[in-house]
Amino acid sequence: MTLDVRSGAFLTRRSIMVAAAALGGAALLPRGLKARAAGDPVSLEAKPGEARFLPQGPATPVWGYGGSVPGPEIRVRQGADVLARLTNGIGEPTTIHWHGIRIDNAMDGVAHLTQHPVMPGQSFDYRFKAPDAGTFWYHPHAHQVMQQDRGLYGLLIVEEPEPAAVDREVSLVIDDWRLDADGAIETRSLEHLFDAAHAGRIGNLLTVNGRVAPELPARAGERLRVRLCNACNARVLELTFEEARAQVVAVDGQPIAPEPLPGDGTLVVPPSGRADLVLDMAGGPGSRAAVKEVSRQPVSLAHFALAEGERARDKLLDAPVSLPRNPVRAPDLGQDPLVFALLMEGGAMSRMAGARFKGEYHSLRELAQKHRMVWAFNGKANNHSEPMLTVAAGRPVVIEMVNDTAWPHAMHIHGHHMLVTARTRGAVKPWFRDTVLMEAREEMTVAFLADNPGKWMLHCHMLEHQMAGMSAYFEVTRS
Ligand SMILES: [Cu+2]
Repeated sequence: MTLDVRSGAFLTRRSIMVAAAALGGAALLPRGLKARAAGDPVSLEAKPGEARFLPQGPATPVWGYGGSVPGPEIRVRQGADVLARLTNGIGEPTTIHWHGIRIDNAMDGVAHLTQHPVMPGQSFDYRFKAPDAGTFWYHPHAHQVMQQDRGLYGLLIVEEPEPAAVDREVSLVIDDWRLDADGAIETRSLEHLFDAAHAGRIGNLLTVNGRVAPELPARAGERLRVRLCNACNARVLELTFEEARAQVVAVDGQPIAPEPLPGDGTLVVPPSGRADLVLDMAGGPGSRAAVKEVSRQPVSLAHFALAEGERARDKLLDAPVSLPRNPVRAPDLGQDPLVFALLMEGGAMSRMAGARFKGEYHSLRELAQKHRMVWAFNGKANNHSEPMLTVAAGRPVVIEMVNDTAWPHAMHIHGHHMLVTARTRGAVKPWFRDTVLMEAREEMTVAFLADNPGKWMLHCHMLEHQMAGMSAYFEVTRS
């Protein structure tokens, strides 16, 4: 479902396809719905619903915005005012976090840090500007391990002033679900410490846009902009694209100099990460091009079905697509940066003896058994009572992260985008990111300009790790 925030009108993909077919372009979707009226809030009611991941399969009870998974795709123009009304129909407190948006702190949606949680039956109006064009998403930041797992998330697309030179856009929101034999979400292990101390909750069913292995219409030679989002609790996606030439043009919503996939042709997207790809469909009319997830046993996630007897063009386009830069300011590390060391510890096979929780020190055993915490940042598990660092607005910040654990982590920053300046594994890329994937035992230095006043989370976006200790905040004070 696509939602035009400017009009509040809902259009299902099906109705758009039908309209496109009536116009004689069966494979063409309109690129962004045109503004009709401004001012109506987007209505996002978090409520129970049913998903049918397979057309003939059992219905899966979920929670979704509007009852659907994913929730509505919200599209706004860069710099436009966004007004969204969250209504809580899920029977427990909730919020919405606008992931990757450099937002006013009061609208960041972190329960107990930037706002009171929205109680059952209540609503809350989010009103903000989206300064950067790109692919973003929204999800709860209250009991996230449960609420996001059950399906509360959707894409927030901020359009560039001039649309990119592609034939069409396709959104792929990828999730993995742990279902029982009846097709219901398996809840016995949800929030269990076993997953929390290991790689997090990994599902047994992968979906794209709420469907198993959907068929996506395309044409030979067509140039697509694919907006990918990893909505999994904890799975690091490793994606391949068959019968297509792929270039990455943006990461976490921020444009990069276009580059092909690395040598093995695999795109790695950590939990909560996004990537924009330009795909040139290289197969002939009538062929199929699979998108696979290969982090474990390879799975066909979706495939592009190229129309019979039809070509968008005879020869693939060669010119790369460059997106305009966003107004993110790079940190000037010559300007007295605040340097902060962050030690990440805990989890299975840990060397951590214990950590503080709510001001008291506990052995690891006691921490796990009494408080359900197994990870710590600088010796503290989920310290939300004071900032781990405080910095005056306008100052660059350097965080030297040491992952002294046997597990990868997807470190996510709120309100800012960061540059990786050094790391002990993998390549250093000059990309602004809101989520960085650290390998086990890796050391990584990130830098950002603290230019957004307020209290901002820094946490692992593997939701079970976040739940069990890997979460903290920092404060940017007005200078
Ligand atoms: Cu983690």
